[in-house]
Amino acid sequence: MSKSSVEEIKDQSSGLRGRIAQDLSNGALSHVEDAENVLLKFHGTYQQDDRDLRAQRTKEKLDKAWSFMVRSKMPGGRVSAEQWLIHHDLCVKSEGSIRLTNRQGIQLHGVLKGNLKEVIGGICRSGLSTMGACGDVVRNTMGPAAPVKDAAHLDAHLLAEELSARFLWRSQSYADIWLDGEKVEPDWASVVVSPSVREKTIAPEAAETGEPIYGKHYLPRKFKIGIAIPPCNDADVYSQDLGFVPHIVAGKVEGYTLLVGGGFGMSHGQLNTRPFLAQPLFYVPRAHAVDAAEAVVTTQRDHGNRTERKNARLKYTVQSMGIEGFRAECVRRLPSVPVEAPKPVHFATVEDNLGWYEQGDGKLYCAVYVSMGRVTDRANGPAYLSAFNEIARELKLPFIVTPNTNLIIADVSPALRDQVNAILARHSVPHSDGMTAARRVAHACVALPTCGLSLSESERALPGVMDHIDAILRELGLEKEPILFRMTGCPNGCGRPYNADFGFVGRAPNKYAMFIGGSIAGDRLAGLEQKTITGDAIPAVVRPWLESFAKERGPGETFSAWFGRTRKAGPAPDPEQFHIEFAERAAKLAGQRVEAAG
Ligand code: SRM
Ligand code: SF4
Repeated sequence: MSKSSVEEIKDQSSGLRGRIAQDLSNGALSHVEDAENVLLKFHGTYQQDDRDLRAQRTKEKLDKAWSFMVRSKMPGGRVSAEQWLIHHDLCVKSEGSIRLTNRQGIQLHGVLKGNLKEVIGGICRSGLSTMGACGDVVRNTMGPAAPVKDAAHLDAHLLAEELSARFLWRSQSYADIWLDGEKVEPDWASVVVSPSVREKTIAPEAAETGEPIYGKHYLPRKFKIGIAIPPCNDADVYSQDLGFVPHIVAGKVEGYTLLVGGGFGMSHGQLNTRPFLAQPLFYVPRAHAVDAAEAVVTTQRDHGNRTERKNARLKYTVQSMGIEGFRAECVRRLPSVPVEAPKPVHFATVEDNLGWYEQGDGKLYCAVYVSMGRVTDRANGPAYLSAFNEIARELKLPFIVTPNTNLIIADVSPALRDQVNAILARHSVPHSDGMTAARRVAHACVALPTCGLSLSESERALPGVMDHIDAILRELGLEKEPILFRMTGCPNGCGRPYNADFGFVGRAPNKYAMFIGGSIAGDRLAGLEQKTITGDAIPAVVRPWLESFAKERGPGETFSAWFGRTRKAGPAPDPEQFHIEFAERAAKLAGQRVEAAG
């Protein structure tokens, strides 16, 4: 079978360079060519058009309203006050909002082609980067959001930084295109690879390309890494290509258990695609954690599917090699690493602790609820954008983006607590105490109007749906129950719906498939319960489930535990019918996009 067209584009790209620079300087074009669109993803930006305007513009025979989404990446979601202010200024010049992502990144939408260089250059000069925020490489590394100063949290953050640095791509094209050649070097000191490992993992074309891990063709597909510290699975490690869970003895991290092969994307009408939870691989002492990740990543580089992108994620490589075969290959690449059987892993929740907490170093942090991660100033609502801008500008406090798309204000000295509260109150940023526990943890992906793949509303729909569900929860006395509701605008699974208690997956305007039976700990896949419900019908369909839970639950039992004890989840989310129903819509989208590079 021949390689996919994206493989060809990478092959011919001269280190992801292509004709990006020429396309950017062509003032006559408001968008870029297909091949450059694929390459731009590696540089952290996606070409999009305003879907709200598409039909009208087509009718008027106008070109699409093109713009770009720019994604910044920062391991574990850490952003300094200065970096936040730079994003604030850049967002004001584009679409006017900052979207916190559920991989702890930041997205700016509506950036015009002519402003891309200023935006990406500005982000880089702030010390963050867009390099590898998208594309067939290791993406933003997720880590525990809470800035708690115990050994486990400090080490998880260090590991996130180390992994991030190890897996940056190295081609000079990024610096040449965005920074006029001025290279921004990561700190390599902490990421030295042991020679015995490098001998087994080095890419075939390393010398030719200067890319020791990725070689000329990079990875077959996107690759995601996350670290979570039990009992909090905020980084949702079972949904990651590669998850890390620390083994803590007497307050010290001795090593990590690795989980591999998670991933949620399904493709319309493709029966051989489906979500998977990650499974345990092995345990390695801390000193070898990053080398072990390199063994996993390079095994995927060499064994992943490069002909069919729909089956190119690590989850399919693990399935085709079998977990034993995959493990054996990783171990072969780690000749001097003492690998052991995985340690037991137990999580209780994916939730953020919202509100004020002590960090353990005399300072405090405040985790602020941000509805759907959209930082904007709403008319007659919270002015998140102004509030966070003022906190960064006046108090110079750093932020942390959480995997639930909330924002933590970190390193607050007790003397500043009242000032932070006053700024939040002045800008009507809601106090999360009065919210239902379900609202605090609900999330929807971006979808319309920017996402080119969405089939239905998601970010703009879920808050309204949750208003009705909140009312039912209060009526049944369930307002303190952490029941996980997640929504997406298509089956790609960005909002991680397939391991939620309730997942709503868009299939057409105002139509969703409903999944039930995941878990608040993120460790169980939901099953397809109903192929189609309309958005307006969601509260009525959910009600009987909540009523049964309220009636049948044991003392202190969560919805997830009750479901596991009393119900059997419907079929795993890959039944033939489900896919066939999606195919019709997918056919309409066909031809509008070059093969996705993700
Ligand atoms: Fe995603 C593609 C948004 C997390 C699975 N995702 C997209 C694109 C870029 C659409 C596109 O390709 O044109 C979306 C841009 C929308 C927009 O207008 O902003 C998009 N994904 C998002 C974000 C912003 C959703 C959010 O609510 O925060 C998240 C950005 C994270 C980041 O900072 O990097 C985001 N995407 C996820 C997750 C969850 C996660 O990573 O923890 C998943 C499921 C896990 C997984 O990867 O399996 C996810 N996104 C996908 C897929 C399906 C991948 C697959 O294996 O099939 C696509 C489509 C693709 O890659 O072809 C996709
Ligand atoms: Fe877009 Fe689908 Fe991802 Fe939602 S799940 S952001 S609709 S690709």
